Parts: sequence; structure tokens; C-alpha cells
Amino acid sequence: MTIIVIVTIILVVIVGSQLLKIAEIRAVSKGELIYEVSEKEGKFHGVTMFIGFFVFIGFFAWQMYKWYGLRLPVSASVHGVDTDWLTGLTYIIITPVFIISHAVLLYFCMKYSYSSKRKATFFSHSNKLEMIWTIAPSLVLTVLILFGLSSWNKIMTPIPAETDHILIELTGQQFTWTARYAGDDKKLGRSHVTFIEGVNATGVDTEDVNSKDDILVKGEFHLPVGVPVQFVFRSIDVLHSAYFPHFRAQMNCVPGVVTQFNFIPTITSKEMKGITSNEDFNYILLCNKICGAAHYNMQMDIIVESQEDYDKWLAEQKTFIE
Ligand SMILES: [Cu+2]
Repeated sequence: MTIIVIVTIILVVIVGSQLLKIAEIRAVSKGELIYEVSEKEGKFHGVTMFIGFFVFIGFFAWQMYKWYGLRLPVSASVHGVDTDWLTGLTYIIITPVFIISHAVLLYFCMKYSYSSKRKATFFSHSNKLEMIWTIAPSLVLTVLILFGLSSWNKIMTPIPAETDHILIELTGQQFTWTARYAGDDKKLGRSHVTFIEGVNATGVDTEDVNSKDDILVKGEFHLPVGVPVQFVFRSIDVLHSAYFPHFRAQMNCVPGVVTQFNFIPTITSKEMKGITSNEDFNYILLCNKICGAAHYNMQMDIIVESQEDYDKWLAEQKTFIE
């Protein structure tokens, strides 16, 4: 079936180009100027383009309406509220610019379509124009970037050791995640690919004293609400990306490099089920780099709960080294 469709498309293209050639030969034989656009043709193209503007903007409006409900629910992290606000601000700025620039562009196609009575003005340079279209976008971008940098610094500055927080290492591998909690000593034991052996699939250094109380979990991991979480990321094979859509966070997991960020969860899983009116709602960690055939299945559930429930859950988990 696919081959028939491909062959049909190729044949249609060949037939089309042959028909054009025939039309060209016919016009040339009659002495017509085939490469000259007439005023009538120019006007037709211009008007069609201007009508195209309304079709284009109509399609844009329809898409906004159609997919609006598929947006993520309210952010479940402190910095995520800032990120969403910044995204909203960016849309407020770029949407009118997008519509106005297209309206002007396509209206001018119609207004200035070819006329034999009009001669085009030639000018090679305008300092005034250059200044306007360089400075105006630069100013807008500077404001957006400054806001963005402030949010970025909040999640990228490592949490100081003396501040109360949880330390979790997420290791990506084709095609699964492993979460490692630092345990009572709040320190992660050393880890390296050279230690990977049998059940020690992420390469924890079992000789390191800091590894003794580390807790490894798969499938799902828990976080207490309102407590800062410092994440560190590793990959033991290819590039992965730890993506937490509901917390508006994402970080690459790079083989041989440790990356990090932190966030503070603000809404428990139970509360989010109510907010989204979806009893099956679950926070998820996804891999957001196409890392191989089963990439789509590389995910982990995240349960955000009260400190009490979290402590209870953590107490039930076994340390990696018994
Ligand atoms: Cu992956």
C-alpha cells in the first residue's frame, strides 16, 4: 500500500511537470511572454495572500481554542509559578507582534502588488530603521531574560548543606530511572560506572561509608510537601533528560557528568487529584530525550505527601547495603 501511494505521488508530480512544459511550449509558439507577470496576476496573488492572512490567523485562533484544555495543570512547585507567569508574559508580548507583523506583511503584498505606473524606490541603508529594529527587540528580550535569570538562579543554585532539605540522586539508563536517597547522614555515597556489577546497576561505591544508609528505589519515589529537594542527575549510558512537567523542571542527564537542580513541591498528589478532578492523576518523571526504542516507557511516578506519610514510607524502604 505504501509503495503504491509513493509511486502515485511520483507519477502525479511527473505528469504535472510535463503538463507545465506543454503549456510553456504552446505559449512560446504563440509569441507570449511567459516569464512576465501581468498586473492582473500580481493583483490576484496580492489579494490571495491578504485573504490568506485571515485563514492563517483563524487557524491560529482555532488551535489555541482547541488545545487550550490540554495545558498542564497549575504548577506544583514554588519556582514553577514564576515560570508560568513568565510564559504568560511572553505570550502577551509575542501574540500581538505575531498578528500585527503578519497583517502588515500580507496587506502590503496586496497594496504594493505590481503596477506598471509605479516605480520602486531603491535605498541601500537606513540607520534609523536599523536602530529601531535592533533596539526595540533587544529591550523586550532584556526584560524577559532578566526575569528568566532570576527564576533560573533559584533552581540552579545548590541548596547549602546547613539548610533543611532532601538530597536525591536520579540515575537514567536505557530505559529506567533509579532514585537514590542520601539517608540519615544526608550524604550520597560515591558512585561511578566502574562499580556497576550485578545488582549494583547504577554503580554505587559500596566501600564508601556514605553509601551505607543510601536508599535505592525504582518505579516511584516520594517527596514531602513544602521541603526543598536537591536533585543530582547521572546517566550511565546515553543522554537522558529528567523532565518533571508538573513541577516545571527539566535537566539533562549526561554520561560522565553530574548535573543538578532543586525545587520545592507545593501541592500534594492527593490535592492535585482534586484540582484536576482526576482520581488517577499522578505526578510523573519522564525521560525527555529520545534515548532509544523504549524511551517512551522511561518514567517514574512521584508521590508528594505530608511529612508524616513521607517519613513512614521512607522508614519502610531498605538501605542498599544491608
Ligand atoms: Cu531516556
